[in-house]
Amino acid sequence: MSSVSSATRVLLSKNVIFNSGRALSNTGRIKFYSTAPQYENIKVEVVGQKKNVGIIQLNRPKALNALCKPLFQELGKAVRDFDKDETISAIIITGNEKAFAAGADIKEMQNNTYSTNQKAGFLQEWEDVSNCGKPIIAAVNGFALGGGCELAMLCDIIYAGEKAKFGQPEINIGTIPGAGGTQRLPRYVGKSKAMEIVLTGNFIDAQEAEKMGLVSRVFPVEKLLEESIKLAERIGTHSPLIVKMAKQAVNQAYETTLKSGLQFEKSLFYGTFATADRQEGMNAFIEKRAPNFKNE
Ligand code: DAK
Repeated sequence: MSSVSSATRVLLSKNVIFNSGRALSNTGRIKFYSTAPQYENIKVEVVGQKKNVGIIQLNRPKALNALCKPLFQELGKAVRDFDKDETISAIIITGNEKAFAAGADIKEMQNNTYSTNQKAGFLQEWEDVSNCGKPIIAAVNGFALGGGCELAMLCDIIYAGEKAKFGQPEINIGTIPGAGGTQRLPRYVGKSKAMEIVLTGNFIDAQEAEKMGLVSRVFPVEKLLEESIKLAERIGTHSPLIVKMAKQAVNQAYETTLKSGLQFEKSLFYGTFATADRQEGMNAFIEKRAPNFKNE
């Protein structure tokens, strides 16, 4: 990965790296995965001490990672594959130091019409990312604008590098946000700030984004990926089944009234008592040992 720090490169090189259809292990053995897809617009790797963290790096640096349709199709496939892969605990979506993503590809949509958008269901592939059951961390360095900011907001946790810039500049090009900028952003930062961001097209920096609650933490640029991997690994110490239920419960808060959200939460809480991992977690606590979760 071209944008990662040397420290992170060391970290990555100690672990399994998936790329171009093969996996390289730190033992020097090369395992070939005949089914591993070849991607043009993203890079996909598996890292972490337990090799349980999937990283998807958006990789159109010349276009500041503008989210063209092929990129989004690849991203959707990579997310679906990691979601299905039982060895993966959490996913990180990242870009490079200059851009997470500068939005949907303006050149691609320049000559679209209302009817072509409707007929083709323009950019509908975006659903794949929000349908993922596993936690997704957006590790944002550089620009996260328009669809780039919306992609970060589709993720579950946003970590930012200290030079990141967020914004919904669609108003500058005569349109409005189309993938959550008017809906998710107010839920993150409140109406007044969301209106200011959407109606002016102005960018906000990482520190401001953290203050507003859009971003949960800010790190030095070169530490961002390493810290995101640590976060993913921490999540990966828990039962994947229970992590999935916790994610569903938090997401429900954005879809429903407090009363029905609390009901949903209680049902899932009761539901955890139907799992072996809940029993194991509580047994381990009482027996003063680390739990051994089985994802069951
Ligand atoms: N699309 C296509 N190309 C882009 C791009 C974009 N969004 N952003 C940058 N590029 C390209 C530039 O055209 C340039 O290419 P060349 O001219 O070299 O061929 C190259 O990346 C470098 O960009 P700049 O020369 O402009 O670089 P600067 O450092 O000077 O400026 C910038 C960086 C990020 C401030 C600037 O590039 C910029 O303002 N970019 C556009 C940002 C923007 O307006 N984004 C919002 C796009 S609209 C939906 C899902 C998503 C969406 C809608 C619906 N559905 C699910 C229905 C999303 C819509 C959008 O995101």
